[in-house]
Amino acid sequence: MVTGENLRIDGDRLWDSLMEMARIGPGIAGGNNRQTLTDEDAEARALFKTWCDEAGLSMGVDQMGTMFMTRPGTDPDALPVYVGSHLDTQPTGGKYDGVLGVLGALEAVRSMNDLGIKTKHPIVVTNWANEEGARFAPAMLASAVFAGVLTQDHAYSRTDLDGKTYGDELKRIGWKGDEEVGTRKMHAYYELHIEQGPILEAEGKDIGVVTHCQGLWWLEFTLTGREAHTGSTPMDMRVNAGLAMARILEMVQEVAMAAQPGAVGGVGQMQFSPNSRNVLPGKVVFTVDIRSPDQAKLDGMRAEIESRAAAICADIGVGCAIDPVGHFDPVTFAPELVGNVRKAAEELGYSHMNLISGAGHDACWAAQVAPATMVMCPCVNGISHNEAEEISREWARAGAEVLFRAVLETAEIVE
Ligand code: HGY
Ligand code: MN
Ligand code: MN
Repeated sequence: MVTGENLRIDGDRLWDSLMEMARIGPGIAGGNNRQTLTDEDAEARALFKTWCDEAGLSMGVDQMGTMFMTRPGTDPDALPVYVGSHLDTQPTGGKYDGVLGVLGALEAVRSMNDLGIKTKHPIVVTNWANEEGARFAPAMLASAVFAGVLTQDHAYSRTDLDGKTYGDELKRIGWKGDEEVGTRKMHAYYELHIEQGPILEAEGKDIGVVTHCQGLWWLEFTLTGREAHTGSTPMDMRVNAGLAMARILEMVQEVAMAAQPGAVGGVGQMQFSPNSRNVLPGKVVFTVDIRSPDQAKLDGMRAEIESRAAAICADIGVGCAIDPVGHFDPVTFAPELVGNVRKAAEELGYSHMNLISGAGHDACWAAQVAPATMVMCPCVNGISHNEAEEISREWARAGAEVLFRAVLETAEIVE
């Protein structure tokens, strides 16, 4: 393990960068609304590029809009160590989800520059496009194309609620790069991220040594009822897609609770059509999000939800179509890299514990094509995907410092 009292990062510089980035795409309650491929995303990308230019990094952008900022290594044949996360946010997102990982990676490079450190392997600081999947489903879209799991054509065709496509919006903001997606090869991948859950804070730990990430299904339901007057239509004449949706949501809760421990299920997005107060909906579209670290539980929940939803809809006479718009199996991260994270935390004297990530991350797709792992820091009350998301300066520093040491271990310092 690389050691040395001087191998520290500049926590104040990191915090200042986080606060400056947070000024782009402000939310209405102290967080951020910097959704992917919006003008605010473009502004954040430009600021990130300025900082990378100042750090002497050279930029590459692929055809999904992911940004790769390279610090050269001493061995031109050595594959790079990639370190990154995402700058896009939820509509009511926090200041740190994804951003800590991108700016923590930049801080690691800035610190290498300060210390005059040379590494055998190049370092590539990465800003993955559209990690959140809030505007264009699914989440982790660009990294999924990078890993060869989804096609670029499929990704380009994804539409937001206004019918705009990913491909058109990427061109509109001027961030469609020329690199073919996925041609880059990685020696390893590290990602620093806030936990987005309550465990580390509750256990009083500074660092999460992330061994796994739970798997996910996003099941998009389209229920077809019959539009009718909410006042003059007798109850026994209704083909009520809204009622079917309500029963399905209740059932999803029941299935997830029955699968405890280690399972979650819920719905975050729903559209009624025509969405008029006195018209029974002709169409209801919503996405069920189910997750578990246990493969059998994950797939069992999906099967049960789909079969029970079909029965609910048949009982009410509503049409039911289900499209699995997002999916990844539970991920096991690379034990050697996980070990580097644990050793770095020990060397630096930070309390730590093993952790399974509840949220999905680009590291999940990076792990399909290279050894990958994550470093996590706590967040206040476990809150995330909420403008109240908060971390301490100390947590940010600890996470970035462990990331710094672990990356150096893999990138190999050259004396
Ligand atoms: O959905 C997720 O887990 C991530 O926040 N995109
Ligand atoms: Mn994230
Ligand atoms: Mn997120």
